[in-house]
Amino acid sequence: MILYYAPGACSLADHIALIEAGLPHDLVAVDRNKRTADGRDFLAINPKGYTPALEFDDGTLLTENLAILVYIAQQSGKLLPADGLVRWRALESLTFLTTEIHPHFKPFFYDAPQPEKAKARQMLDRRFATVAEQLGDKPFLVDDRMTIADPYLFVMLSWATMFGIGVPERLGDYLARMKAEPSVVKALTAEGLAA
Ligand SMILES: N[C@@H](CCC(=O)N[C@@H](CS)C(=O)NCC(=O)O)C(=O)O
Repeated sequence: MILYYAPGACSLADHIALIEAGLPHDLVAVDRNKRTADGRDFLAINPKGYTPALEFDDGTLLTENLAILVYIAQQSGKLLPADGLVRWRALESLTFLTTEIHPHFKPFFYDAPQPEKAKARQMLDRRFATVAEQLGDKPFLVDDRMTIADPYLFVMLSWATMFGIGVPERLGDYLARMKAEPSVVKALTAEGLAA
């Protein structure tokens, strides 16, 4: 299996999940010009042009974070219970993060005009408050064990730090705890992002 990734991008969530799940994988970095580290045209591999993309051993390509993270969980039997409320809450949370939080970071990545950034910041403030409420005093977002929602939340909070977007204290503590998880340390090191 190959994970196409960009350092620190949302593909970092899949990278952490692959390590946490114990699934063997290779990594291929993709740069801003859509070239892979081994010199290929990424658009020829994934016409959508974005990471993450997961290539199976038979060459089949799977895209979209939500699908890839569920695939990793399904293959490993980890990070997502087969049934029960924790499963549905994890999927609910991951959907919220991918569709209601991730898109509001775009103005910061593309250095949009200030009013656009201010609007996005407002949305992010409200949505991170919702996430903080959901987290409560639990060690992980949904349960007392890591689910596929956690690596993704970790990436969203790392971006918040990077762009100076304040988050509730509870989420700051969560970010610090996640940073110390062995799978997170390993993924950050492999992506050249370890402090
Ligand atoms: N809908 C996709 C979005 C993925 C996405 O936005 N990837 C970003 C990195 S976080 C990317 O590759 N952006 C570069 C581009 O769109 O050209 C998913 O959920 O996987």
